[in-house]
Amino acid sequence: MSINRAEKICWKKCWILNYVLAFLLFTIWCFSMMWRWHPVVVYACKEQRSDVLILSPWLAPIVWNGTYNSVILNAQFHQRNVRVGITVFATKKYTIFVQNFIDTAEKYFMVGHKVTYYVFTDRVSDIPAIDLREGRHLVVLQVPTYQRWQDVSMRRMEMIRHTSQERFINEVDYLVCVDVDMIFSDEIGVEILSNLVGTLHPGMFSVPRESCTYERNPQSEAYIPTDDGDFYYAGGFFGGTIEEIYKLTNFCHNAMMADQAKNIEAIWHDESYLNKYLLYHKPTKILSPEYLWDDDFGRPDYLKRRRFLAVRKNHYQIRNRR
Ligand code: UD2
Repeated sequence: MSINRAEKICWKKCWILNYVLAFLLFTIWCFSMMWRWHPVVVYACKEQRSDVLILSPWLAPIVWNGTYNSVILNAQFHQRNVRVGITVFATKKYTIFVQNFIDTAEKYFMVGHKVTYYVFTDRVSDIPAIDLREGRHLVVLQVPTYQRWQDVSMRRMEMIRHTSQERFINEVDYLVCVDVDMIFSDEIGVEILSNLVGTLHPGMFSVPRESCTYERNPQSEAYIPTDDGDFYYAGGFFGGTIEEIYKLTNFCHNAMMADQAKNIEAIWHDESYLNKYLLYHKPTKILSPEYLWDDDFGRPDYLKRRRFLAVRKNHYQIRNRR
């Protein structure tokens, strides 16, 4: 009789313990679900990157796929009603690239934001009329051209500097300055906007700094010693606020003119001067090679998206014949 009672009490205790355990497990499950659906987690990036550098030593973000959330960024920039200008130069035969450049930009570049294309050309009548989305405009600016392609490329700095004061400052908040022999092949949005922006050159991405093709002539204004340098930036994609772009183009143009007076031309023309400037005026944001890719460099694993692609061209034909 007394054994039965003791057994009963033991069973009772077991049941209570089971209930307590079940309750505890249920509570843990509830907390885990709450955490899972907590806004912080819902809005965080779906993908994280551990295979690439995502922050520079001076704490500038390096923008790769998976490092930002475009829903949050778009809301922020819409709130500021941001206006973005994009400059391209298309002189002589390079006018053939304009149609594809703008057609693909309409599909992928800053979709949903206010955009002005500034096309600098010596052949205004060759620039096609292109249908643009709402809130987007095309401005064609007549400029002189230069016989040598190197001068065409370098003089872009002077013309951007001039136009920064003349019109960009009144018309846009940020400027993106790119090559025209390119196409957009994936989204490029407000994640690229910041005070001063440089883009990692796809060919120099994993090269040690002493092997980067900086200008090594100490007489040149673009000179960078072999024990200096951090990243190597591409001449074909830089950006920033108008004030910062003015300072950058002013430095580059003056440095080129100083070198010209000494009969010096830096190894990679405007790109060499750009690298000198960005070494001593650190960008506030750095774009990964996703933002300027050339398929000649293959398809490495770290490259999850190819957003802006070089168009294959015959350099000799396109540069040297009118
Ligand atoms: C690289 C850089 C470029 C510049 C150049 C300097 C990239 C993707 N490109 O380009 O920015 O620093 O090296 O050596 O990083 N252009 C004309 N008409 C001409 C010639 C050139 O409009 O007759 C313009 C056009 O916008 C073109 C740009 O100048 O995109 C640069 O010339 P390029 O593309 O022939 O030079 P490339 O490919 O060596």
